[in-house]
Amino acid sequence: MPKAVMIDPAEMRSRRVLEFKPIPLNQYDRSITDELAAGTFTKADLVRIQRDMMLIRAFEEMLDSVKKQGHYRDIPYNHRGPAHLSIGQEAAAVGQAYLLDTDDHIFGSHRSHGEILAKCLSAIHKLDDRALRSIMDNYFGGETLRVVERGATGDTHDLAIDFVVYGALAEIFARDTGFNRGFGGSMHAFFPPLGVFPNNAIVGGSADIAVGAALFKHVNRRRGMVIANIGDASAGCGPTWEALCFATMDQFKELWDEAHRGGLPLVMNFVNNFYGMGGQPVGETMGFKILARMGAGLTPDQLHAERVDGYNPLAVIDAIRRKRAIIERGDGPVLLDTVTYRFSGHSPSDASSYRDKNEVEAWQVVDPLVTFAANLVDAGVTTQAELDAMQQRVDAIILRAYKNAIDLSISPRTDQKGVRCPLERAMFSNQRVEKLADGTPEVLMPLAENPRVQQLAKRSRSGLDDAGQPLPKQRCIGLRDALFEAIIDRFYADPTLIAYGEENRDWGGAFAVYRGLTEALPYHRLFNSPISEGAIVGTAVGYALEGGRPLVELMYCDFMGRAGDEIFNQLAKWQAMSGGLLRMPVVLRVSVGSKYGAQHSQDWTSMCAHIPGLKVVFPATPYDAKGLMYSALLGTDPVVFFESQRIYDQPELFHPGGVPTEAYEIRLGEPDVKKPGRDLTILTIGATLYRALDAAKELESKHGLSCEVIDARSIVPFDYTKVLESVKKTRKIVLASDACERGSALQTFATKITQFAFDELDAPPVVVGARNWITPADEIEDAFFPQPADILDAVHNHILPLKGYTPKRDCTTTDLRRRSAEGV
Ligand SMILES: Cc1ncc(C[n+]2csc(CCOP(=O)(O)OP(=O)(O)O)c2C)c(N)n1
Ligand SMILES: [Mg+2]
Repeated sequence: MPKAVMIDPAEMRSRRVLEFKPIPLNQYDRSITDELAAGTFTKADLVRIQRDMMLIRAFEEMLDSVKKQGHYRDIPYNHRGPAHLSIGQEAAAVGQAYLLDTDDHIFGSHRSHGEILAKCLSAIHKLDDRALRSIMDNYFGGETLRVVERGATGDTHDLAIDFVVYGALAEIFARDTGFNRGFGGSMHAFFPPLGVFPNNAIVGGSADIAVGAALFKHVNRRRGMVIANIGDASAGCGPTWEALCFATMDQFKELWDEAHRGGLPLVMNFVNNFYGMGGQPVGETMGFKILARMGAGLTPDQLHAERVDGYNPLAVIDAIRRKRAIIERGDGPVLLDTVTYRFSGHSPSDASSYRDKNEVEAWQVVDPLVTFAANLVDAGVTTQAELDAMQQRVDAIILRAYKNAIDLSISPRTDQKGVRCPLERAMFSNQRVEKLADGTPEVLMPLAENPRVQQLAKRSRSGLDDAGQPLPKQRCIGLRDALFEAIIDRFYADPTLIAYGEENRDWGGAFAVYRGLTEALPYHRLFNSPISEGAIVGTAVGYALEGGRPLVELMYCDFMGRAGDEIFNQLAKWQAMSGGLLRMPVVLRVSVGSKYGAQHSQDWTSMCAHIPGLKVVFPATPYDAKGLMYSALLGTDPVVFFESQRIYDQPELFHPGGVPTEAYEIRLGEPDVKKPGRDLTILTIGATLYRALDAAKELESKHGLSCEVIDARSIVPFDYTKVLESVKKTRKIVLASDACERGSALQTFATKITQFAFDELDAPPVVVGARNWITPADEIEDAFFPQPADILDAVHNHILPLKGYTPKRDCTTTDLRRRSAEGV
């Protein structure tokens, strides 16, 4: 179907000017007395705002003292980890949290202790005793609660305050009883039950994740909004820009069906303290002068951007109230430039030499803790004596938490040295879940009426006829069809499943795997994304962290570089950093190219396999592709699902009867013997399988070597059992894949096989990978990717001389050493 927007040359070429609307800066101008008169706050509300700011300040000052002096209140402690403090930024955090409830979710940065506490305190105030009890009882089996319950004297709300202060601190001190079992630490601590979602030590890392979280709420019609708290210096990060582009796609407001039309419920909040570490965005590293200007470049509504005085909690509350109204009427997302300032250095080791003392002092004069307190007293809301008493209560909370958190007998560290230790178990959630939410999946037609389903019903399920002879490819179910069958089936089962990426909707995916899905699915379940690989993966992370199942696609493996942080630091790490609390059911389809040269044809499976926390599969047959896709889409772990463009139309040649029509799962991690043999094992990853089979044919017919060919199918996890059984029989093994040989997964396989079966081997395992070059043009690609001849050469040179065989290329040890010495 042609696009809805007609690109009219008359309009596009017309002489006009583009006008921008004024961007409000610090417009809030009401006093405490005004607000009391208007009934916006009670006196108790205002005092609570002050208390929350005091509590955050005391918490951060305690950490400052520990880091700089090695003690707090003369009680020594050596905290080895980081502490990026937010002393001075309390009003911005408390003001933001004030109106939020547990359905509103915040994602933050390395400097988010204050935001965590503010959000928790605000939520605690709004929840009743039963709800609080249930949260504390159920969080990691009540382990955190048991610590704070000892000797507790206050009511449930007091207990909950102790709980969050202690939980955050124990996390910072890497204790088992911390919010995330000590696996996250200062920069990554979070507490989902009260709406505090992952804080990110990668600058700008929360931007696209928060967009994905908002996408989840929007698609699945959940309550609440999402706030990304990111620093002013993160405005220069590519992922932040990608996040903003993704969040502002026109389709949300123009193309999605009525029930899902509207902007994402997202506040992109820049916590603008005017510094990176030492770099200064305004005046040095950026050019916007006023950060709020960024909104003007993105949408006609300019993202409703404005600057807010984050040194006045009431101004921030007012802004959140107004922005929430915008979001609730479907006009989000919004951008806030929340002005604040940190008195503390970037980290305790920072001497702040890049800042003029006068500047720090000028901000200290308007310190919100002092000014707001004075205003409260002036307005008759409280008295100095009451504030002093409050300070004492706050200090007592911090001291209690500190004493508990440093005490190893109460707050132990997890033992990570045993077999199946907690961190090992937190790496993957390893669950199987049919559907991640109740409800009926939204689809546009019965599955049986789908044109592609009907078309595939006419194809042969097998690539072989009854006599075992190959059928023409176009008459068979190919690998892309097998993937489609698993995917569409899961779309009819799991209401949270959505798919997106570049060219996903109308092109049916760049390689036609999704052809037929467009007819079946409404826009919000299958859509085109901007060319924002980082945001494609980052939003998937956020969507999954909220409880949904995204299936996202990178058009070419080489583009993974654009999503490096999102794949390697976000997708891979949050399950473990949460202490096993969160799940990451993301399937990331990555197509490995060929024919298109250096930047479109590289196999980066090894890079993914190297990163702990990712499952990595690379099926080479339709049967395996379908079974592995089912497992990936039913699991709860991130799976990087590699597919080779060489074999999208490959029919099934191995599985008897071909590709089953019904659902089935293939366990991730289990290699498959594609051809049995006696004398030599060939282990392959991905599409190299077919070249290895050709090599096996030649080795058998010309050299009498019976070859057993094993398809790894998965790289992580990987069960060596079948390979070791094979090697025990053949005593020889060659490993082949299209990934560059140096540092590859093949090399890891080879080393492990040597280690596990040293006595069974007649020769060391031999690796035949791609050359350590760029991928050359299609016409000369065969010099780069392993060919059958390369496998024979390797066998001849390194395993056993093949009688009468002349190697095609030099692959002697001498040449391998030369190549290594030259880095090629
Ligand atoms: C991608 C990335 N680059 C660099 C760093 C190192 N780093 C940590 S914090 C920081 C400054 C961040 O400034 P901003 O985003 O304004 O947050 P603030 O520290 O002011 O809260 C830098 C450069 C990092 N953590 N991540
Ligand atoms: Mg900053």
